Amino acid sequence: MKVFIISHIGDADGITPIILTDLVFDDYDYYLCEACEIDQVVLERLNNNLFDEYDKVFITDLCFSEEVAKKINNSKYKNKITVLDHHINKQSLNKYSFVNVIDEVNGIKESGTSLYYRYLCNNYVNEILLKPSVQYFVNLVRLYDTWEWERLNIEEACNINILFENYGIDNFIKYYTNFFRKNNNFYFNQNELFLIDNENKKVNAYLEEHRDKVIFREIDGFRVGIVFAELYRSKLGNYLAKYYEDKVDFIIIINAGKSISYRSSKDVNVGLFAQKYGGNGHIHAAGSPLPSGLHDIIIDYIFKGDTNEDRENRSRILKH
Ligand SMILES: [Mn+2]
Repeated sequence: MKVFIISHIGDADGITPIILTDLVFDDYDYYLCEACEIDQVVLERLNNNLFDEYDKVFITDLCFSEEVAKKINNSKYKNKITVLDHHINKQSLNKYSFVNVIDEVNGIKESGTSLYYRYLCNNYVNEILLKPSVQYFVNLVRLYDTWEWERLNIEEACNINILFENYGIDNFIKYYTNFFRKNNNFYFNQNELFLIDNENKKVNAYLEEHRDKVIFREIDGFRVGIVFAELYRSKLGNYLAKYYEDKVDFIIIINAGKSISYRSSKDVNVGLFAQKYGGNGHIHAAGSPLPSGLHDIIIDYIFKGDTNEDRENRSRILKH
């Protein structure tokens, strides 16, 4: 049996299905892509009959558009493809037999990895899959991806992400496919513990440094704490929203090179606030794009016009 799996390139929840595939199937190929690329990736394979050489095709932590779903439904691949995704904006596609978009089961949040894991357990006999090490790992990945780790205070889930960022995709896959074959129980080795500790120290220093750089303003009638930062967006936002709970309604993080993020720890719907600025999101977390032309405005503001003095200065600078 030959398997093809397409999964999300962005995080451990998208990459772990490749590790699980390696544990279960001897013969497989995989392709990783961003959510915005999935339509094109599937269409290209549909149009060129590239799924012919496979017996089964999985799409995990991702889902295509209705348009592509219709095409698959009318194709010979209808019974070959299985989608396992947890992004609820694609829930309406569950009307197609090959799509399974599941956000939550019995009050427990699902992720791409947890859905695929359960599917494999239910449909294939495999000893490694049932090892406590694999079960534990799958749950940590799910806890991190759904952000449930924070409510339940399970720091280990966060550590998986630290390792993912440090190993990179290929090494993460290589390391854990090997680890699960060898180990019945999950653990972090000495090097990993050192790395995790180091990273946590770095993050904490970053949070404290930015805590003291918050600018307090009133915007649209809300008390807001604003900070300029590029790293650890979610951790920084949540940390500041809690730290300044009495002082602000929510936190805005401006990443001047990328985008704007909003975080609240109260009943303030930052998703609705962000809409005014061209963004969207949830109650406690949202984002919006930078206004177009912002970079030009910053550059022009810092480096104002050309004066006689500047021209004299230029010749002085050029000489040295
Ligand atoms: Mn996911």
